[in-house]
Formats: sequence, structure tokens, C-alpha cells
Amino acid sequence: MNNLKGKVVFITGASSGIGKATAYEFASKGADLILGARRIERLEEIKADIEEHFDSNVLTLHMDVTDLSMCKKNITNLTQEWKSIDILVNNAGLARGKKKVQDANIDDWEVMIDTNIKGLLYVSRYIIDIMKKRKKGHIINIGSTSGHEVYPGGSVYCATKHAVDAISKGMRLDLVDYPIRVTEISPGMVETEFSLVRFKGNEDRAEKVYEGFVPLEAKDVAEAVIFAASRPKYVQINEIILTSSDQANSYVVNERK
Ligand code: NDP
Ligand code: 8X3
Repeated sequence: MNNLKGKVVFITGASSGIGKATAYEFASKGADLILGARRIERLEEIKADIEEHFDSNVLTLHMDVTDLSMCKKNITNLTQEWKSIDILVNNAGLARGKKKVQDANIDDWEVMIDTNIKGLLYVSRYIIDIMKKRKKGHIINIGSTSGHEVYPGGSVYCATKHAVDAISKGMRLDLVDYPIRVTEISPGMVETEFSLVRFKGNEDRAEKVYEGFVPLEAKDVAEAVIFAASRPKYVQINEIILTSSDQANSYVVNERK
């Protein structure tokens, strides 16, 4: 049985990595997609490819999740058809820098907090308004192993992912009466553009992060999202924590010698 066919799925940060892989997984199940990100040209390419290869309609939105009025406008201006959002995947997020707290760049803190915490809340608030009226919905937040353990140089990124963990638990409490399901998907290291963004375009440094061990791929995380989204209506997956077999927790990795 495919219970995702024809569902409307809203994915933030769909232009790359986990968000993009998640878009393709949902498309392969026949879901219709609303894809948001700042790099709209990438989203247009993904839309064209998905609509050519899958039975899925795609709407692209130029959306910076840190911009409250842009989030509100994009969501409240959706047509009635696209407004029937069944699933929200709060994926947009990033790390900036990996310096110790005493040396870190304060602007990097602002960007991480604005994107990973406030951005997730802005998008959720307007989409929850829609789900409340429909008395159903599923919010899937992309957390991290960093939302469970802290590593050196990661204090603020880890704090934002601890916040995603707390917000997910809080949402589950607040939304139970509708009921709107809330799931947190918490991956360990996944090879995407994440480290390139963290190290501000320094490719050598980004590549080194994944040297000597096998990390997760974006598709592995996307499949976990699909698992949670495709459970029967009465089943709520609270959280999935997944790492590659070479990773034990947020800071212990088997670096094969
Ligand atoms: P990528 O850098 O490959 O993708 C990040 C996505 O987020 C991009 O599509 C980017 O789009 C979007 N994004 C960033 N800032 C904004 C913004 N202000 N507004 C809208 N979209 C934004 O990284 P990942 O796929 O790895 O990261 C996705 C999520 O997974 C993040 O929340 C990350 O914290 C989490 N995660 C990643 C792990 C990893 O090891 N890679 C492990 C655990 C969790 P654009 O730039 O076009 O706006
Ligand atoms: C992102 C993965 O490398 O910071 O949540 O643990 S990492």
C-alpha cells in the first residue's frame, strides 16, 4: 500500500543534500511537493527533473526561512489546492564555523540560531495554522545527533539542534489534540554540502571531514523520513536517530587507519 500518493509535502532547504533527497523519495511515492530554498534556480532544475520522471507535481518557492514576512507571504498566499499540506519537513539548516566558543565568530552564531531555530519556528507556525483547520498533519523536524551530545567547537550548532529536539517534544505535546503528528529525524554525519557551508567554501577542509570512514548518504536520511511519514495514521514515530556504522555518537568515529 502506498499511502503517500497525492499527499502534499512541504520541504524547506530542498535545493541540496537531505532536503533534495527527501524530495526525490516523496516524488517516487507520487506525493506532490512544495520545495523552498534561497537558491530558486536549483529548485527549478529539481522540479523539471522530478516532473519528467515521476507522477508528482512540484511548486517551487523562493524562501529564506530567517525572513518572517517571506515565510508568512509564501505560505498564506498558497492556492487552496497547495494549501492542503499533509506533511511539513523542516530541513533547512546549517552550521557555520567550528571554533571554540571563546574564539567563534558572533555573526556565525546569529546565522545558526536564526536559521535552525527561528526559521523552523516561523515556517511551522504558519503551516500549523493550516493543519489545525484540517485537523490533521505531520511535522517532521530534521534534528541531529548534535541535538543529543555536544562536541568541541560545536557549542552553538549543537545548541540549535538541542533546541530542535526540545521544540519537537513541545510540539508533540501541544498538537496532540488535533492530532498533528510530530517526528524528529536525527542523523549523524551525512556527506552533503553541510561541511562546505560550515567551512565557508573551503573544499579541502570540507572533504577532510569525511575522510577515513563511511558517512551516511542523504538518501539514507530521506528513507528514514519516508518510513515515519508512511506509517498508518494512528502510529507516531517520535524520533529516529541514525548514524553510519562507523559512527558511535556525535563525536566518536571509527577512523579506519
Ligand atoms: P546542505 O548544505 O546540503 O543543505 C542545506 C539546505 O538548507 C540547502 O537546501 C539550503 O538551501 C537550505 N538552507 C540553508 N539556509 C537556509 C535559509 N536561510 N532559508 C532556506 N533554506 C536554507 O546540508 P544538509 O542537507 O546536510 O542539511 C540539511 C539539514 O540536516 C540541516 O538542518 C542540518 O543541520 C541537518 N543535519 C545535517 C547533517 C550532516 O552531517 N550533513 C547531520 C545531521 C543533521 P539554500 O542555500 O538554497 O537556501
Ligand atoms: C550535523 C552533523 O557533523 O555536526 O548535525 O555532527 S555534525
